[in-house]
Amino acid sequence: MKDIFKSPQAGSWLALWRHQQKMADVHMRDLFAIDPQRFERYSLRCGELFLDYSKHRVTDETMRLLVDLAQSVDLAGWMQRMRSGDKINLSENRAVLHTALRNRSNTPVLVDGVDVMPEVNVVLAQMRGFVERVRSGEWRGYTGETITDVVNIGIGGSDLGPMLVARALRPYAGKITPHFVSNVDGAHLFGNLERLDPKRTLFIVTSKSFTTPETLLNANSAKDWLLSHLQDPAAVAKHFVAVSTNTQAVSAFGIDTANMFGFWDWVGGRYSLWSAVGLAIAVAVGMDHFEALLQGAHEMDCHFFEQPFEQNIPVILALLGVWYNTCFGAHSHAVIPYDQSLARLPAHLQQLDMESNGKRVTRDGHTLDFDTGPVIWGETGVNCQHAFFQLLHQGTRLIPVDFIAPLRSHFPVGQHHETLIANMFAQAEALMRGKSRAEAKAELEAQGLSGPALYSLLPHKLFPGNQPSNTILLEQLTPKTLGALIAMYEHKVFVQGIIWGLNSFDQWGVEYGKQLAKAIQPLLAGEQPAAGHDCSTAGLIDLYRQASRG
Ligand code: G6Q
Repeated sequence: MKDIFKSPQAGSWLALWRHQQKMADVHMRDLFAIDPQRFERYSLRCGELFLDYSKHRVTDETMRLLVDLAQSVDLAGWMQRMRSGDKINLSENRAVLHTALRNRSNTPVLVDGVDVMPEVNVVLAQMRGFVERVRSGEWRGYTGETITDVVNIGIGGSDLGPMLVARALRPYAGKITPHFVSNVDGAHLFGNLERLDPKRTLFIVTSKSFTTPETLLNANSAKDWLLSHLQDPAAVAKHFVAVSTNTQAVSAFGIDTANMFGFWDWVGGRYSLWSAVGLAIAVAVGMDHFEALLQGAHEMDCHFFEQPFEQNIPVILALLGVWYNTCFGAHSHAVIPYDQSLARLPAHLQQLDMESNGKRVTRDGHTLDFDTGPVIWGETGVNCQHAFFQLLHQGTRLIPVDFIAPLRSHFPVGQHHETLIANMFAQAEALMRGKSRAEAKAELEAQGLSGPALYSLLPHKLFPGNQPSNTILLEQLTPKTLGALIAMYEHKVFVQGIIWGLNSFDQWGVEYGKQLAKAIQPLLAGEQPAAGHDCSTAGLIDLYRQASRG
C-alpha cells in the first residue's frame, strides 16, 4: 500500500482510508433504518437502464470522498483524451476509440488529425449490404442454395462479445442461425459441423490479427470440411468471409478481399463487437437491430461523457468497486444475470475486466504494491442460488454482487418471470439485511425448538448480511438496452484502470499465451527429448507421447 500513500492522490486515499475505518462496522440494515429515502437518493437512470446502488456500505460522505478520488486522478481529463482519440494505450501507441464505432451523432473523431467517422460509416454500409443479401437469400452458396447457418470462427474478443449479443437477442433473430466456434479442441468445430449442411453454411473468420493459431487452425479445418463436400476451390469464396485488419493474411487464406470487413488498430479485441466483428450478430438479427445496439451504447457513452460524476452510472459503479477492492480488500466481484439469455455475460465481463485491469504495473512501468482488478465470476440466477450462494450468505468473504434483470420478458411466460424477479429481489435484500440472532432464535422457537436443541442449531441459522450489491434493471432486454449495458461495463472498467494507474487497453499476458504452445507442440509429435523444459513439463510431454503411440 506504500504506493498509494506516496502517490499524488495520497490525500484523497488517506481520507478514504480513515473513513473506511469508521465504516468497517456499520451495517447496511442500520443505514436503511435511519434513511427511508435511501433508494431514491442512491439510484440513477440512463434511458431504459436503471441502477439501484442503495445496498452498499456507503453514506453521502463515502460517495463524496470517492468522487474526490476520481477528481484527484484527473478522470475527466482521461475521459476526454479517450473520447478525442489521444493515444492513451501507451504500450501499443494506439488510440482507444470503440466509442467512435457507435458514434451515431457522427461528430468527427480525429486520430492523427484524420476523422475516422467516414471509414466507420463505410464499413457499416458494407455490412448492411452484405447482411441484407444474405438474409434476403440473394447471396447463395456455391450450389445455389440460400444460407441457413452462419459460423463465426474467432476467439477471445473475436468471439465472446458477438456470442453474448447473438444469444441475448435471440427473440430478434430471423431464419439464419448463428454458431460460434472458438476452442482449438476439435470437438468444438466438428461438434458444430456435424449438424450443418455445407451447401447452406457461411463461415465468418473473425480475427483482428489473422495470425491467431487457434482461429487459423479452425478456419483451415472448416475449409477442408467444405471442400470435402463441395469438391471445388471456387466454393470457398461463396462460403467464407473475413473480418480482420490484416488484408494480406486474409488473401493468403483464400478469402476474396472483396468479402473482407475491416476495422482498425484503435479497436481492442474485447471492445470490438461494435465493429465488423459483430457481423454474425448483424446476420442473425438484421442490420437495423445491430444499429439499435450501437445506439444504446452511444446513449450510454453520452451519459458517461456528459453527466457529473455523482450522477454518472459507470463512474459510480467503478468507485464502488474501488471502495471494496482497495479499501476493504475484496478480491472478487460476482455478476449474476437473472435472464437465461444473458448466460454468457459473466464470461464476456471476465474478459473485459480481467484482461483490461488484471495488471501489476502502472502505465509508466512501475510495479504496484496493492491489488488491482478483481476476479470476475458469475452464473445465471436462479441456478446459482442452488449452488454457490451459500458462500455469499454465510461464507467468510466480502463479495460485491451485480444483480441484472429485465423488468419485462419477451416470452409469454406466465408466472415464470415474476418468480425469477422475486428471487432476485429477495436475494439482494437478504444479502443486505442478513438474519440476526434474535430473528433466527424466534424462528426456531416458532418451530417448537428450545434448550440445547435450539442453541446448537442457532449459529448455523445466522446470516451476517451486509453483503453489498447493485441492482441493474432494463425495461426489457432489447438491442438498445443491451448496448447500453455492455457499454456501461466498458466505461466502469476504464474508470477503475485510471484510478489504479493502469493501461486498461493492452494485453501482454494474452500475447504471451499466443507464443507458449509453439515450442511444445513439435515435441508432442516427435521423439527428441524435451530438453530445456523442467522435469514436470518433460514428464507430461512423455505421458502424452506414450498415450498417442497407443
Ligand atoms: C482482446 C484480446 C484477445 C483477442 C484474441 C483474438 O482484447 O486481444 O482476446 O481478441 O486473442 O485475437 P485476434 O482477433 O487477433 O484473432
